[in-house]
Amino acid sequence: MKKVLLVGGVGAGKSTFRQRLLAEPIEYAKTQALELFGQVVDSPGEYWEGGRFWHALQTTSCDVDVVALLLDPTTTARIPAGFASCLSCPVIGVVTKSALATPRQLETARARLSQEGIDSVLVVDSVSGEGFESVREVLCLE
Ligand SMILES: Nc1nc2c(ncn2[C@@H]2O[C@H](COP(=O)(O)OP(=O)(O)O)[C@@H](O)[C@H]2O)c(=O)[nH]1
Ligand SMILES: [Mg+2]
Repeated sequence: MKKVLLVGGVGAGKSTFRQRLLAEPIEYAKTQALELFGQVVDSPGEYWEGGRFWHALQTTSCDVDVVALLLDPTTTARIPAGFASCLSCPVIGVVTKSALATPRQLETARARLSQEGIDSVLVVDSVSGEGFESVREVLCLE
């Protein structure tokens, strides 16, 4: 499996996505630091939102095969302009919480990722597991 760094705002669904990906029990746990779980690096949303720890994400991206930007389609949190071009590996978009979003919200989330040059976009619901066949393909998971 490819090594993946999960980034995105607080509550975007990074840790739940990681639990589903690794077939772990889905349970809420606050992410306090960059943490490695097998081939998955989870990160606190504050690293993404505050900007203060941006360098930590950037440095970590040198050590992975792909960065996944997770986006909650039911919110309108900003994506920092041009962030993907600051990273040294490919970036994919993951729209989470598909079961909670309207078709329009899902379309808007895709469009926002596309505006940032992220055209490889997966739409998932980590609680139900919807969309994870494609995740497994993209991340070369058996
Ligand atoms: N229905 C649904 N809820 C989700 C999904 N992803 C995350 N959540 C919920 O959103 C909240 C925040 O998720 P979490 O994974 O901790 O976000 P993080 O801060 O990005 O790690 C939790 O209550 C999750 O149960 C999803 O795909 N579908
Ligand atoms: Mg988390």
